[in-house]
Parts: sequence; structure tokens; C-alpha cells
Amino acid sequence: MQPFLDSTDVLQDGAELQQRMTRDGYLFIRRLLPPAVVESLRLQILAIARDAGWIQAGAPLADAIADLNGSCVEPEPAYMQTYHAMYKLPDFHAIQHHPNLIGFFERMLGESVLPSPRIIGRTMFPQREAFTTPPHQDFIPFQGAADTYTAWIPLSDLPIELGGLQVAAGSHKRGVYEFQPALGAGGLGVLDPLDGTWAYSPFKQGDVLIFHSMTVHKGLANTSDRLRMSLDGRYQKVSDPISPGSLQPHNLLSAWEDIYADWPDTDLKYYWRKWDLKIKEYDNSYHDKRDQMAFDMAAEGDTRAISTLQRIVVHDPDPAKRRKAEELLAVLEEPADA
Ligand SMILES: O=C(O)CCC(=O)C(=O)O
Repeated sequence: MQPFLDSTDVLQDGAELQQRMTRDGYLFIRRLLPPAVVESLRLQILAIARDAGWIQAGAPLADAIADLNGSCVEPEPAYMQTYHAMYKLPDFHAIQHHPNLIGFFERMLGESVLPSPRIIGRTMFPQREAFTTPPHQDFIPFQGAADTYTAWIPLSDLPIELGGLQVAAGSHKRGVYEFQPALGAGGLGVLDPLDGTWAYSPFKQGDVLIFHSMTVHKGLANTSDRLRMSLDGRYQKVSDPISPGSLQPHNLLSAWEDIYADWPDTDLKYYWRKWDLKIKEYDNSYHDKRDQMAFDMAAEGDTRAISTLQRIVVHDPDPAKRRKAEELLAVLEEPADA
């Protein structure tokens, strides 16, 4: 595996950032965010994780030593309940608007930038390697403009045992790849192994990995004894279209009114309403295909369908489809190392 190309030295050069993004489909910037800003948010999130029983009570909070009795994965109800409390933190959202991030995207895109309200937080328990994020393209879940970019922000240093994220350099030039249901975030995996293209480096707190919505990327397993926490936020030109779902909270179980209920007065609330955004309807065909494949695989006893079925149960508007997913989940066993 090759190390990330480090673009920290061209951070102020918008044309060079755009050129490298066009060529490689990703940019890796050391200390794009001040570590103190990231650490402050991490400790707030960890306090919620401790209250949920995700962290060993006797160990220092900052060490984030996992309590495996609390182990869960998105979108299981136990995970979503705690995630909801994290999602209500104002700093969870404010970090996406940090001037260093906005300035970076303005230079690269050459115009005003829209941070997508649907920011995502992830907690990866150790010893759930089967649920490591499979290779995928963010275009399928997010859609809107293909020229949408993800900023992946680890909340701590990530030495290799904590895992992290890998990107397939140059993979953004070939449209949407063939996929099938897979365990882990998103519930689908790209079939092409993309051998020889994978890039990864250990992260330091404050480092940010940015990639195009068509760039294939995947998780690296957390083999440590600690929780791995990260955020991923999306950015695009204000003038480009966005899908309705990108304007909704990621946890979906609540509305913005609920998330904002205890916030002080801040212009971060509903910040996107100041623009006259172009809305582009979501194309459900990718998820319809994924879901049908998951039903077929589950009927054969294939446990790789589990994450897709869990997503149907939580998110699908069709009660018959939700019921079918529940029935299939009830008879599928989790993979042994999960
Ligand atoms: O953090 C992860 O494991 C997955 C993140 C991801 O896939 C993303 O940011 O699009």
C-alpha cells in the first residue's frame, strides 16, 4: 500500500489543489484543523460514550478504552440512541464550518462553498472487524452533484492499530462501479479490487483526508482496544445541485428542531437556508438494486446481507420491505468475529 501523497505544502495554492484532486481523486492535508479544536470535540463525544457504557469506567476518559459489553454498530438501536446525543452537540456541527476547512474548499473550488448539513459521526468499536467499512463511493448515498467532496476527520491520532481510511487513487474517473451488499457502513461493497491503487497513512489529530464523491474508499480495521472516532462532512459549490437527503440530519430519527432544541443562539442553525439552493431528486435505483440483492443473499443464508437489511429496517419508508428485512435478519447469524 502506498502512503498518501501529502499536499500540505500546496495548501494555499487553489489551482494545484484542484489539479491534484482531478488527477488522484483525493488530497491529504496535515493539521488542516487545529488539534485543540478537534480534541475539545472528542472529549465532549467521549463523555457521552462513557455515559452509554461504551468506555471502560476505570480508565481515563481520554484513553477511550472500549467496554466491549457496550459494543454496537450503526444503525443498531443502541448505537443510534447514543449517536443522537452526540449529534446534538453544537461543536459536532461547528467543526465542519471551521475557517480552515471552508478556506481550503473555497480555494480548491474557486467559489462559495456549501457544507452539507448531513454531517456524519462514526464510532468504530474494536473487535468488530467484519463491520469495517467496505469499499464504496459516496456518490450513491449522497448524490446531488458528482463534484461533492468528503472531508474525513479523525478525532484522535490514528496509529495503524486504530485503523482509519484508505482511498483508491485515481478511481474517481470510471463512473459508478459494480457493487453488492456488504457488512459495514453503507451496506454495499465495490466488486473491483482496484489492486495497486490503495493509499493510506497513519493520521495525526488535525489531519484531514479529502476525496471526490466517485473515489472508492474503505475502512482499515480497528485492531486496538480503543474506540475509533471520526467525522465526515461533505462540501460542494453553492451553485451545484444537492439532494434533499443531504439537508436532513444523518441520524434521521430526529428533526433539526430536536437537534437544535438546547443550542444557544447561533447562525449555524439552518445556515443553508440563506442560499437559494438547487435541489436534485434522489435516484433510488442504486439502493433498490442493493436491497433486492440483499434479500436474495439473505434467503441463501449469506450474512453479508446483514448491514443492508439493518438499514432497510431503520430507514425504508415501505412497511412491507421493513418487515421482510426484519424477518430475514432474525434468522441470519452474525459473522463469528463480529
Ligand atoms: O469512517 C469510516 O469507516 C467510513 C467513512 C466513509 O466511508 C466516508 O467518510 O465516506
